[in-house]
Amino acid sequence: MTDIVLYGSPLSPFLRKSAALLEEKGQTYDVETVDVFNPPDWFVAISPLKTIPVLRDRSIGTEGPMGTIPDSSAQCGYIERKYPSPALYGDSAYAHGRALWIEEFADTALAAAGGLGIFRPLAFPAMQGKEPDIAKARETWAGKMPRLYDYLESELDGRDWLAGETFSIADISVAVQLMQVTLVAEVDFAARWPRLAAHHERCRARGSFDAVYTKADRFVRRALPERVRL
Ligand SMILES: N[C@@H](CCC(=O)N[C@@H](CS)C(=O)NCC(=O)O)C(=O)O
Repeated sequence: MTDIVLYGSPLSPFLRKSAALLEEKGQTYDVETVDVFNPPDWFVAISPLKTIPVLRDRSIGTEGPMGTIPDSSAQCGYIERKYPSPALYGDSAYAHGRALWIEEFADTALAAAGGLGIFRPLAFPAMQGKEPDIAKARETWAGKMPRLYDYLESELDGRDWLAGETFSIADISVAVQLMQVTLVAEVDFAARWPRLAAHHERCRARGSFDAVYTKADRFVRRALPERVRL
């Protein structure tokens, strides 16, 4: 049995963040599905903020809160300490600080716009057999996304990765949030944000997101066979 299990859903970009970091470190892990909107009692006991994912390290504890870590940023910090190689938190002290900043930017601003403003209005109604809220997704895409993507585009001027010279948690954090948009929407990043689009391709080519993204895509496609053109 592997040490690490992630409770949640591959539909969560935050679960994909922790999973991708484990993949990058060559670690095996389990994903156990939890419906965050209808969680079992045992999950409520280990997720004080009632969010997914929660990580459990079974070598520390197999039941209750012992061995668990809620919040993907805390999980990733833990994974980095437990499995230090390869180091994925920046190649200098400054790059480390920048990586934490970009992770925060992705987890808050990108997640709010792409997750709440695009993924949810398109995917959630479709999963309940209702019409997707295309107007809301288009409003977010046109109104909120450009400022966020413009910032990342400027950060990628003259470099391949978002923090320092090497791939890091900053790149993972941004890629998993962009995927939340591409899971449900047909969008042309490359026309307006060519550096961000190329960065996304570089991240995807590493293969560390494939396993969980494929599961998420399969799930979304059952409810929303065609991505919505924004
Ligand atoms: N900062 C948290 C955010 C986790 C989060 O918001 N997860 C979403 C799913 S993607 C959730 O559990 N939402 C539950 C809700 O909105 O009630 C992390 O990094 O783990």
